Amino acid sequence: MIKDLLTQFNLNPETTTAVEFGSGLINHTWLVTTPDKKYILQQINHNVFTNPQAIDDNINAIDGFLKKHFPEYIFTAPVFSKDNKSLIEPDGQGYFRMFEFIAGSKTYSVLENPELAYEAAKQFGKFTKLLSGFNINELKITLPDFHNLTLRHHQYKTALKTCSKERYTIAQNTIDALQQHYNIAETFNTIITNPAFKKRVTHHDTKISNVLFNDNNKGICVIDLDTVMPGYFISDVGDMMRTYLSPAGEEETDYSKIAVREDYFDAIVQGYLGEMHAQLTDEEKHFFVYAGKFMIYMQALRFITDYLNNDIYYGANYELHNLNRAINQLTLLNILSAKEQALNERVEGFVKLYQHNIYS
Ligand code: GN1
Ligand code: MG
Repeated sequence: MIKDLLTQFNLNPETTTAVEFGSGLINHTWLVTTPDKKYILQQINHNVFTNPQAIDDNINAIDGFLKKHFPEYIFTAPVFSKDNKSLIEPDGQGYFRMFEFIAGSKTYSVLENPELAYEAAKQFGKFTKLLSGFNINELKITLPDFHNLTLRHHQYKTALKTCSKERYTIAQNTIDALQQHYNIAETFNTIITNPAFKKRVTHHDTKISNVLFNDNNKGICVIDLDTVMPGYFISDVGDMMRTYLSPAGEEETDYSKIAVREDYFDAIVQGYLGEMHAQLTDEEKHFFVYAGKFMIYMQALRFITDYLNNDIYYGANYELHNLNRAINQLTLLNILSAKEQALNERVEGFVKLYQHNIYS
């Protein structure tokens, strides 16, 4: 089947190789190598993204805007097929698209130092900043309510009612502990009606593997634009906090390895603010730590909801997999919450620095 796909994208299958690539939970990805160029081929998970055409339309719209207004910005442009399509659906076998692989670029699956976190935060901030003139209403909603915490909480409550007694009992302690953080959802409800919070072009999946780096470990651009939609900055900053702060990732089951590293926290705030300080409102700037809590809490809810729903969304390699992922996120949330005040003070310091820079 891969051979067919390569042919559709004008590549010669005899001289081209395709090997599985990356570690995403949702889509399937291959690195395609021809004698003179490399590409990324991807199958879109149609169960999750029920409207793949919306993703394709968004990427082409953004590509068009960036080419027109910021032609120097390096962008992983879609490759067009023989039929001049950037999304193909061969004989009902799913939806596929291909991107040019940026020569000399690399990705990290694990952060090796805070400088990489700084570069990544800068790239996600830059992406939103460059697209500040793009009309967000032109973006299609690829995943309705993706980061709607109110809805995620509602789905969790529903799962609590419909799940098996057995799974409920096993998850009981985690369910009780999550209740302590319900105020995060209450704060979210005030954010969505607060005019100081702006919707902007938001990436919604800011893990480190979604940033391309060059040989000198400087950020080139962001990739994986499937979840680019109108959204709040707390989504992007929060998912960086969620995935960069701890030396142990969301799969770790030795929870004693989970920690919040302050140098990585500073790197995220400085990198993001450096690009976005003039875009963010004064009120938004007080919500950096909240952003982390928001995303970690939401991910804990999503994992435990999936555990209660018998792992229908994320899948599971073993029985307790999604519960363990939820406990992992809850552990991180507890640690971050305990440091909240001290970290907020650090943010205030950086915010003042950028204000000073603007006016001096
Ligand atoms: C999914 O597939 P991947 O790893 O990029 C999920 C994210 C979660 C993440 C948790 C569309 O992302 O929201 O944060 O798993 N994406 C979707 O690992 O649900
Ligand atoms: Mg993704």
